Amino acid sequence: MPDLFPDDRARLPLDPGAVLLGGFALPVDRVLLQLITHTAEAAPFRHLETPGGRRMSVAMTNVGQLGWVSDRRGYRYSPVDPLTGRPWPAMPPAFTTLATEAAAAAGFANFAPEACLINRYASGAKLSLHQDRDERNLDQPIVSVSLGVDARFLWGGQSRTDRPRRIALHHGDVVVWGGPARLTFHGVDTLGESSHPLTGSLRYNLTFRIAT
Ligand SMILES: O=C(O)CCC(=O)C(=O)O
Ligand SMILES: [Mn+2]
Repeated sequence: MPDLFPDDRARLPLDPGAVLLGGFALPVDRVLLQLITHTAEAAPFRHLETPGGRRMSVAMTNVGQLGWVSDRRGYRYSPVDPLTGRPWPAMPPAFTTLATEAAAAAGFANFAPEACLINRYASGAKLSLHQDRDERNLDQPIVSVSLGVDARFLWGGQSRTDRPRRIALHHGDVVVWGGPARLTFHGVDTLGESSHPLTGSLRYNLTFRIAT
């Protein structure tokens, strides 16, 4: 989708504590995608069940000491992949480096993520408006990397009923939110039918967190 002022996307403040770093991950895009493919061989993408019993349209897997999971019992972080019974694959150093550098560029020094949720969106998948609040330490930011097909990020407010802004997320974009923006409601609009040279019809998102 076209941007009105493409030059402003290199650093687009969304709110105090939240910034979009346009194209920040582009230099390592192929490396990231290879590592995602590699991860999925050990910890396959799967559609988790919500506590309410619905199948999530986004497929997920994790790397790191902890992985985000959802089932009838609720949302939580688990050191073990419930699908395989094994620990999640280790966080690749290239992931950690990118997350730490993006956080620093957004003003959050020394971010050392423990968990990386990998989301895979096919056409029609979406992520409803939510807060990332399963982490114990809310002083630490969230770092979110977009790869592949363009999406529309829903960026809301501190209350679920605040009307969200729609912000274009392109391949290589990174969004960081912390401090006063840490609990901002956000989501991803239904992915359209589109194609990207590196991912085909898919969009991937890496979400780095400190969970403990
Ligand atoms: O896919 C995205 O851009 C956002 C993902 C997200 O909010 C999450 O995984 O909690
Ligand atoms: Mn989220």
